[in-house]
Amino acid sequence: SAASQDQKFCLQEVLDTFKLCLSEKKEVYLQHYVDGWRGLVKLLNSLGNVFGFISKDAVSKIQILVNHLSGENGSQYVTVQSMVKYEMDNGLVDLTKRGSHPESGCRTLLRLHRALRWLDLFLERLRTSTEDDKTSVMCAEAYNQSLARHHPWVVRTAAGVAFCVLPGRPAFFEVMNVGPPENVVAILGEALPLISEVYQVTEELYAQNNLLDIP
Ligand code: 1Q0
Repeated sequence: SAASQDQKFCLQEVLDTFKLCLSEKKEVYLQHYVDGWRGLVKLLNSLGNVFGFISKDAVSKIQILVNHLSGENGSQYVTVQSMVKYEMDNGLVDLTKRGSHPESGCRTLLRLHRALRWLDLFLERLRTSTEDDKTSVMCAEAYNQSLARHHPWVVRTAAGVAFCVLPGRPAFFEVMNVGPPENVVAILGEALPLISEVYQVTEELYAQNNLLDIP
């Protein structure tokens, strides 16, 4: 049906969305960023219920950003650059300890931004992997090099358990829904530089504004 088709994950579609993220002036469009994450969450959901705790958190963060975008100050949230400026100029970010702005756009996006680094590392491993490589190992290595340092022990443990039940490489490629493994590899090769660039631009912006440690 049209509805179930709509729910179906397509790698190409998600990566196209990330392509749209960067403006000519290298600003990051929040709407496309959020749409990219929505597509990823679809994939995660199609992998099984064990990933529910991860997808729930991602969905709630996506929703916070959507609420900012559609709120009365939505025009300030068109790009990540304008969001940072607006929230910083107006004292809307808790910079050193949690306070009255637990749902600031800056804080919320930082969580997804850190996860984007994991995605970048994981997909690069996937792209260069061979048939015998294990997705669970690639995923865990990417996680340990990125997100893990931001997560408490309980979360790291739960994540470790979830990685173990990831489908194998063939099934994983199948889920991506773009044909044979060669296609997956080609699409990843095309898209990864763009995802990396979105990550780098955001990282620099956050670094310049001392926002990389928002609690
Ligand atoms: C494929 C397996 C997916 C593995 C995802 C790795 C991330 C594990 C993270 C587990 C933590 C989730 C539980 C909540 C954590 C929060 O405490 C934490 C911090 O937020 P806060 O408010 O408590 O300070 N939240 C986060 O760190 C955000 C985590 C978001 C993770 C979103 C992952 C979306 C995954 C997409 C699957 C993509 C599959 C790859 C193939 C795609 C091909 C284009």
